[in-house]
Amino acid sequence: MSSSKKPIPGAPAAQPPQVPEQTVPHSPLPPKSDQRGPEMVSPTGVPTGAPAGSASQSGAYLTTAQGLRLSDTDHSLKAGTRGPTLLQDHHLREKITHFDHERIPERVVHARGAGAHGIFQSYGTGTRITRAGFLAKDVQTPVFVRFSTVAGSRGSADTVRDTRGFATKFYTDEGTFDLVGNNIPVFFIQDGIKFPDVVHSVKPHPDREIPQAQSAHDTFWDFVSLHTEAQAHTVWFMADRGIPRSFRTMEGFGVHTFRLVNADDQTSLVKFHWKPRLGVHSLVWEEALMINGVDPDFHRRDLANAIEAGAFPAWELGVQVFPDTDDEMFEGIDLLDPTKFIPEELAPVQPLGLMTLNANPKNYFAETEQVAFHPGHLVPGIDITNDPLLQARMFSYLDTQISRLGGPNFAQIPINRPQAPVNDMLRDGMHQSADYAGVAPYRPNSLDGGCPFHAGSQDGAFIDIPQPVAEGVKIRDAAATFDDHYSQATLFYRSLSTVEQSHVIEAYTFELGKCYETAIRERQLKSLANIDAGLCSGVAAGLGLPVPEPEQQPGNPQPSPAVSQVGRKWPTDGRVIGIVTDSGTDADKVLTARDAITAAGMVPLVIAPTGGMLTDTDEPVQRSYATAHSTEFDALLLATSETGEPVDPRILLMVTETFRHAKAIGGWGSAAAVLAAGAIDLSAAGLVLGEPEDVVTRVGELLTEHRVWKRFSA
Ligand code: HDE
Repeated sequence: MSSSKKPIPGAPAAQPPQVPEQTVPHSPLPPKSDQRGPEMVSPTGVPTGAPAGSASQSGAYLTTAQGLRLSDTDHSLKAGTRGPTLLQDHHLREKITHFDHERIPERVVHARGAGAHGIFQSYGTGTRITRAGFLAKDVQTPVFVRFSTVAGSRGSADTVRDTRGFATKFYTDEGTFDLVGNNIPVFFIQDGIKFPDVVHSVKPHPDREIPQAQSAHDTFWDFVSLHTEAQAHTVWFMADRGIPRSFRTMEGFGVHTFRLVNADDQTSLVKFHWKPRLGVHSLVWEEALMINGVDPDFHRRDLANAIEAGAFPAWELGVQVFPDTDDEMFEGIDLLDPTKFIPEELAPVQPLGLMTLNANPKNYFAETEQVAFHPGHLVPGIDITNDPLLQARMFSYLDTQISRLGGPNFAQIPINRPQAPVNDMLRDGMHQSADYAGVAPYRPNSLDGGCPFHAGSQDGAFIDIPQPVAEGVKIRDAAATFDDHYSQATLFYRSLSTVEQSHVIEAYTFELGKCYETAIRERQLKSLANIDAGLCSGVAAGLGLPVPEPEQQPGNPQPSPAVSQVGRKWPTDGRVIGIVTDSGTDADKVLTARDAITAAGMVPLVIAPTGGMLTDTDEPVQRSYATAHSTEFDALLLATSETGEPVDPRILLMVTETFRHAKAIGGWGSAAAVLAAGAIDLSAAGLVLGEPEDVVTRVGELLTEHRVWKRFSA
């Protein structure tokens, strides 16, 4: 339909579009190589994900949901160009109605997340302790992982101080196994019945709905200081683990103790661990705050970019193994208490296999948002224990998916579809999309020939491990071994390096400083006194409050060096190095440095005064002074020239922040003068001046330790 639009007086003349719309019909674009769905990543050849023919985009023409081709989706059907819209416009109504219902309820916790596909390759070392087929030698299993924050809503920022979720779905041939863990090995509470309490306390205040995605407020500290079993978890996320540098540099923990059974029916108790190949690294608090403003999608972007660039993140799955004794204790620690961890020095983590994330989701909503994890998704060889937190989780996840995903058939959504054959006798319900044959979804039956049949253990059935049930009375109480709320908080704090301890003190000081009620701060200080005198007095000084006496003297536990993030060296793949240039920069040197960074498996970002090309070259720059921010880089190189002008304040800002955040700085040309202009002492640790190749090598070495730790104590 041609329109006879009248020009609006005073309006600027319409500009022709820069890129004309494609007019020749062609098929939808194929997925990019990094956008393969689960159906395409199965290395075992077993089909997964969406079956052929269910593609949501086929054909070149725009259609309605019923496949009717449309000639115009730009104008509603009206009685004349200036008349009212007609009720009969079925296309308008379908389009708007669908749009009105595009949102589903977000997860009540862990609403903000990022996902990726990958492969788990088993070493076969697990066969000693479990009959789980995916842990037999050289088995490859497709996986989908979702990382998340806990407290914030779906649109909240990534780098808030919080625990992170680390949930993995293994699409095994024996059914789907979900390991739904966190990046901290202990939890807030010992009994699932307290979960709504702790979550209500950390969520925004119900009257004004603030603050978003924060624990620094009265209700959270009110709860934690009263329900002191939460102290052990809280000290972990007040430490650097609460602000990870990247999902790729987080450890993961199954938290609970699980019971494994091997082919000879021997059982053992285990705790699951994910060890990142790149090491465990965090942001510093000021960086985290800045990133929340500059790039609230920092972690999500980092994960997707790394995978797209082929720097596939990898974690080794391992277990700590404990004998399955009647008391379910190990070295005096109750294995059923999820607020306790077992130091690795007492029970080393034994590797089981390697997970590599190698494909980004092709559609966030279909995959990352609709994926449904559940600790009750188990496989033969892996069973749960009586940990009262885990027991409650067995109920919660299925229950929440029913309202979140709109009914009981969410296992039919492609991302949730098992790879193993499914014959479940579950029928009908909202969003049923399976086309069931037969007439007898019940057992026993004769009408469908007795199918489906029971499997025995020789057919790979899941057999609940026969466990004696504790004798006793029905009671709402916890075991006496659950009474110790402080010894492991002390153990954790004392295992940290001095600089990490100072971060913990700063974190408590900030968080409690944001509380309005003095009584809450004082009560929490009492708990800190029970953990460590230095921690308590440091925080009290920051709050300007007296140091309370401990209610119980902190013990003297053996520290666990494994929990500290400082003191080891790690691969630097995917680390980002900014190179600051100016109009007089020696381009050859910049290109030499850039190539050396790339050759070392790191990512160079060339920063110039404006966008466009690097001076006197046809090499594009990646950032301008307006878009670059220090928080994007792990290290900075100064390739500036002697211009005779004062140093650009935007360069000074980048350099001083980089220095303050204890990151390596290298350079040549006018680098020394720029550092001096930023009042940086040239003898400070982690400054490298010299020729580009040598500078890149030495900065790369500094990066193996993540930060120039000495600078914090300078
Ligand atoms: Fe969860 N948790 N949780 N949780 N949890 C959920 O399930 C719950 C707990 C964890 O990326 C919910 O699908 C209860 C411990 C992760 O989709 C919900 C209790 C650990 C994720 C739920 C716990 C976790 C969830 C919200 C105490 C670490 C995100 C939406 C008994 C070991 C999974 C959903 C994803 C999500 C309940 C305790 C980890 C409401 C009742 C302990 C990583 O079902």
